[in-house]
Amino acid sequence: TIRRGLLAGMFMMTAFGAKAQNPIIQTCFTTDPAPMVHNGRVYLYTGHDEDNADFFWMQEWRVYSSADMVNWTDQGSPLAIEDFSWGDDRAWAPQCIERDGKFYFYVPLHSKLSGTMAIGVAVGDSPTGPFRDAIGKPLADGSWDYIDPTVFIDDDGQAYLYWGNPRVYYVKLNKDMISFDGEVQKIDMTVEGFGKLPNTPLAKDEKRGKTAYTEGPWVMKRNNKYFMLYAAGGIPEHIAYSQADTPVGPWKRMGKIMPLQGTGSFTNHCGVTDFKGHSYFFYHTGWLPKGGGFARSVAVEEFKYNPDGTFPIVNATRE
Ligand code: FUB
Repeated sequence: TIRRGLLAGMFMMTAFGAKAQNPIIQTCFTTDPAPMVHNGRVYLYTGHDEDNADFFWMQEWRVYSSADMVNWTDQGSPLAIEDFSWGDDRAWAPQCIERDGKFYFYVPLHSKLSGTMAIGVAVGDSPTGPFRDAIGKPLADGSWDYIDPTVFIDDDGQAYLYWGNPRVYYVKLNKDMISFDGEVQKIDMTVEGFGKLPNTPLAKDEKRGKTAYTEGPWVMKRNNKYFMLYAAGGIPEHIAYSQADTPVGPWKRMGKIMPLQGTGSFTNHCGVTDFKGHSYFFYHTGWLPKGGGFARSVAVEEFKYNPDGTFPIVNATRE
């Protein structure tokens, strides 16, 4: 159990209640957590569900930070739909990464150009922004599949961007982090790689494919193994993961990390980081008052990797 602090307000620099419980952000609804460690702080990039929403009509992304995983500072909203001239709503799952002193903030949003979802990239000089649309147009546009970007820089300096629902796309990024090196590739979505979709109504959708992978990829490397964590199982979602020896596969399905267990949200979405010698698994729930599937809130669990480097089961707790 981690000791956590309640977030106390938009401009509050410290929080209170060091034994407060999940969810860690309690001043507004937050979703789709993506942690990033920089200069001794963990920065947490999230979406923001609106009050009384009937869908994911989200308008902005938010950032929180902490030096101790107890006290969280609300860094506000340094990036919103209005910062993309070509977007109009659905400020979905973000991720930010640093390269050469610049911060690249990858986001999915609804494109006015295509009428479908698209991937955008913003850039800033600090982890809390301000951020601006880096290229003034989508990085990738024209498909409802184009959501939930995750970005990763390998030890050799090659950056990769992955995204997608219900299949995973990837592309190599140039060193500028805002253009592609080559064509967008589709990952081979095999049952061996990503598990079998349970026999739910979703499984009858032929366009969807037959693997359990649903959305929300999170790609990372540890001990020379590549891991892709993701929301799986259709609706409702659990978190599962696959492993590979290269950043582009072939992927092997490893198992569940966070099973279905009454998180109060039919989606789940994870982000993982090590911070000051501990490992943390961020996810979202519907646990705030008036919470639910369209009113989610970010929670976190500390965990330890198995001795062989694989992920353990991480249960959602209110502690
Ligand atoms: O927050 C909107 C969508 O819900 C995200 O893009 C998905 O990962 C799911 O969490």
